[in-house]
Amino acid sequence: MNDQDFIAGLPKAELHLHIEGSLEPELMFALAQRNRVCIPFDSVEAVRAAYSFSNLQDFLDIYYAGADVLRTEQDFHDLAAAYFARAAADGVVHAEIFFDPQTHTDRGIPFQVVADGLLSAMRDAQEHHGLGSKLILCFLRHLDEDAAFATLKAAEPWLDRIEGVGLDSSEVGHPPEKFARVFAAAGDMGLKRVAHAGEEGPPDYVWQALDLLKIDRLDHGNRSLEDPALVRRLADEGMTLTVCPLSNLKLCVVDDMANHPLDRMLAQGLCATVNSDDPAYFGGYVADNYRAVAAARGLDRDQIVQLARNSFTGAFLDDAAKATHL
Ligand code: ES4
Ligand code: ZN
Repeated sequence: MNDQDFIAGLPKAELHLHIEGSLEPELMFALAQRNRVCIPFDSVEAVRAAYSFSNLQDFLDIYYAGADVLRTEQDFHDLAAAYFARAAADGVVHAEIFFDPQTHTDRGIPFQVVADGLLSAMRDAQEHHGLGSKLILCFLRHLDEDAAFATLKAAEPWLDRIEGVGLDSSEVGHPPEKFARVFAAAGDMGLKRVAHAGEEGPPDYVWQALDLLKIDRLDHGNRSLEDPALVRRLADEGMTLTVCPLSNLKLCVVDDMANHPLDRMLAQGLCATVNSDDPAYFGGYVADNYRAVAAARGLDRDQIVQLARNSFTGAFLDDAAKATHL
């Protein structure tokens, strides 16, 4: 069996996926038409040509603009349904998906429209693809603490269907400590906690995410490798890192896939996983991420299997559910 089929055939969990980042240009155009929204592109090819980024902020500017075509519950349903179909074809049997409610509520789209659209697609994914999923509400870190608290309050009627909270958007200048109180409140409500840290931000942001946000999982975490004491702490705690190779390349977190640190993370005892982040913008879904890093770093099949096992170890599933995959 070739690596391509081996990777797609390996059951895996996806733990780092922004559902708004799975908006393919074709669907962006279809929704723009359906909702009579203007977008600043003439064609699908022109949209794809605009996807060249030199850093995280470059990408975020285009990503937030693209999300403007999402208006109705059906739009959010269609967005997530398209992701789940792609993920299922890649061997994903469990997905923990991020959504950014503030990107939508700040445009006048009610929280209910976003949440119910995503949740109905999640139910369909279980039925049609046998793909289980969980929802993680992310706070936008470039906005303030009050806005994060207001979002947590708006989510209250849905908290039985939301697994946890996360922290995303522009990292540098928006340290985890800014959200310590809202993460504490989320923890008191029984929610899991994850945060993007060490993507562009320094190792100190990862320490803050651990000590102040009390995270259960670390999103990206690449720059942790600059601090040996931090690597020891993450390894000792068995902390899962949700690494995103194609994202790292597209956002210039790594200069070349040949230099991606994924196997160094594994060698240093870190529970690293492979994920797609914003697949419509970064050139591939989760199996493409496995293939790209495996080819560039010469990963063997044992390492590939280890990465898939780690995805279940790090998932927010109970031990019985994990045991069916491990
Ligand atoms: C994101 Cl790659 C990345 N980093 C931080 N925030 C994000 N939101 C969507 N994709
Ligand atoms: Zn991300």
